[in-house]
Amino acid sequence: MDSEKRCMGCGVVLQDENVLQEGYTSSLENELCQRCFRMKNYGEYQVVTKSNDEYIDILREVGKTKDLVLYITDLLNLEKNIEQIRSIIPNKMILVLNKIDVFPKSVKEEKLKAYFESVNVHFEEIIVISTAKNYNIDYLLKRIKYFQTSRNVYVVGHTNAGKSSLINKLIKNYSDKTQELTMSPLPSTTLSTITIEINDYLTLIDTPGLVDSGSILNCVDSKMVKKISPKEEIKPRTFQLKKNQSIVIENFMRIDYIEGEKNSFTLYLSNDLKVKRLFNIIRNNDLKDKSKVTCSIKYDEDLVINGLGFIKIVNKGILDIYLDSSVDVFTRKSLI
Ligand SMILES: Nc1nc2c(ncn2[C@@H]2O[C@H](COP(=O)(O)OP(=O)(O)OP(=O)(O)O)[C@@H](O)[C@H]2O)c(=O)[nH]1
Ligand SMILES: [Mg+2]
Repeated sequence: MDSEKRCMGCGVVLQDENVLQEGYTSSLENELCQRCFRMKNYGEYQVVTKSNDEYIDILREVGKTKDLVLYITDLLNLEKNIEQIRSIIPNKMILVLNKIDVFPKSVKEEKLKAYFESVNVHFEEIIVISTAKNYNIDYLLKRIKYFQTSRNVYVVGHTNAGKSSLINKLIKNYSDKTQELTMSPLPSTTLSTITIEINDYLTLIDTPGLVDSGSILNCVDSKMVKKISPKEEIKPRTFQLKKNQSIVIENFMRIDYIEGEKNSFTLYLSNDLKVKRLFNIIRNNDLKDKSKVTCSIKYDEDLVINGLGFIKIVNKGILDIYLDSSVDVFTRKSLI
């Protein structure tokens, strides 16, 4: 298998025989598959759907080594179970909270770290970074050196968390290599493990991310994917809602506040998304053809919409949520 040439961007085995199959390139002389070439040069994205079984096997293999593991997670899109990856990989592990740049500056790092410390899953350390803004990357490298048990350090996490982006940053900052892994706002960009020697002491191994079948990114077009992925600091949008009022996000989500006292809803979503309020849910039927879930909110909780962001809700109440049935919504203790 390893004698076959692999794509430098996503790790897939290159082939020049079938345009419709993974890893196609017009010539085996090329370093990139056609999909990576188009993503890199034209920003043209092509979705690949992958089963998680292969990825879980990769994680199990990582778990058989004694090497240090970096678990990268996207702060805006925290997975429901951070125990899942931990339960497969018993290794020394640093939890890396990425994309702090999109959070409002008022959010304190200590508060975020404390949230994870309360989850009761063991990590050697929790480190907040922004790959995009090169924030805390030097400190992360220092701690990698401190905890590493061999040259190899694995980078794991859910798809889109920024694993490949982080490795590219480490290549750029600390090595003379020119290799660049493919990064994209779509799920399943990296398709296979890719090994990159940063220097004589550090080799990073990128892995494909675990796919959330419940992410909203799986059911909108690539234009909307770009809109949903925030590129700058989020300006939280607060709405004071009374019973029988509603919030509508673009043309994909409606939240009716059907029971409870006057309440405050603060949206942490990309600034590019259009949000409007409806003052009378009975007279307006926008998006009511979507599938409906009724959700009960306790005091000081977040409503998390997988792949989109979250809504901090202050008081308890009951909501009717209209959304594509494949998208996962859940509540958690308020993050901020
Ligand atoms: N705002 C912001 N965006 C980031 C940051 N790091 C990565 N991204 C964006 O997140 C998206 C996913 O990045 P990737 O590096 O492809 O993520 P990945 O974890 O390798 O994803 P898979 O290969 O699909 O598992 C891209 O659109 C990146 O530009 C960050 O620190 N801040
Ligand atoms: Mg990747």
